[in-house]
Amino acid sequence: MREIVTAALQMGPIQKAETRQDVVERMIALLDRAKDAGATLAVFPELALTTFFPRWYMEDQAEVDSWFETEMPSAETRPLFDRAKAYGIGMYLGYAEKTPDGHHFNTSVLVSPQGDIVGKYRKVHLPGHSEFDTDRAFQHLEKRYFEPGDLGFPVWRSQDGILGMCICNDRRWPETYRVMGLQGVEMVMLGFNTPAVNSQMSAEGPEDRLFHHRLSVQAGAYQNATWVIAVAKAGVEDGHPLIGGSLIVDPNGKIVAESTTEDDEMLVHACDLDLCNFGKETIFDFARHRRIEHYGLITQRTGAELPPV
Ligand code: CDT
Repeated sequence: MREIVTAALQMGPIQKAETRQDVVERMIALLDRAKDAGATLAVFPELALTTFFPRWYMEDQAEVDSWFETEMPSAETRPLFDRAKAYGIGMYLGYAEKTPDGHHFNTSVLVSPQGDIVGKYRKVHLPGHSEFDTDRAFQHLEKRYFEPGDLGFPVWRSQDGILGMCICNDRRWPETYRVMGLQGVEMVMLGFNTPAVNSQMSAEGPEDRLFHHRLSVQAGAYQNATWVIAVAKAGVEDGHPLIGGSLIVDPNGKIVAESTTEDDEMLVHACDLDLCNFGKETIFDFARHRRIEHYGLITQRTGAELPPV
């Protein structure tokens, strides 16, 4: 048995006016609960330090940059890192990253229980659009503010396991999990901010949104025989609702814990990484069963091209 007692630390809404300091205080309170529950790994949401700012159209780059971190840990996040290290808890933390040479990414880091940043991931699949869209009920401007990630989908050895990261929209793409699955991933951590309605089709509400979320995460877990920890920022941010539905999913694709609120909430589960072994050695033994000679289109073609009529 190789257990990681994992705390999925869902966060309720963060309003535009709230400061990093306010938010970090809430995160430390969640970390205290994780410690009391015996966790050694805490998973926070995507863009955990601020409101989901890509819903706001901005033209002033200085204003855009005010949502980004230029260092991690920063002065504001140092207390969170210090508390996690004192507790011996590793972390997944999502934030907006501005690099020293001026690039902007939607990023997460993996921190070891000793307090070191051992991994970094930059979101590959950026949803939404880059210009103000009058046809949408609200904006989703990730393509405006972020560049696609440039680090691929690495995995890291930490806490006696093989851990990987992705961010929000990445969870809907089977390639995300499979690239990590091909490196033996045993736990995929991901944070998300998912609007509760479709800005382009109001009939698609929270039930459908939660269904597609669970479907994607459970399929990714099952088809790669891996744990998936999916953590929401949830609730109503300045009038804009985000779904909850934080999940801990086992390597059979079964949900073992799910949040019940749209507020700060902890899910905790002792995730035995050895439960991945059976699936990886049988139905999803990639080395025996995959047929890569038939998968070329996956990397040769981006969009669908229809056969001739
Ligand atoms: N943050 C994020 O990636 N959200 C997307 C919204 C999709 S609709 C533009 C998601 O996949 O949940």
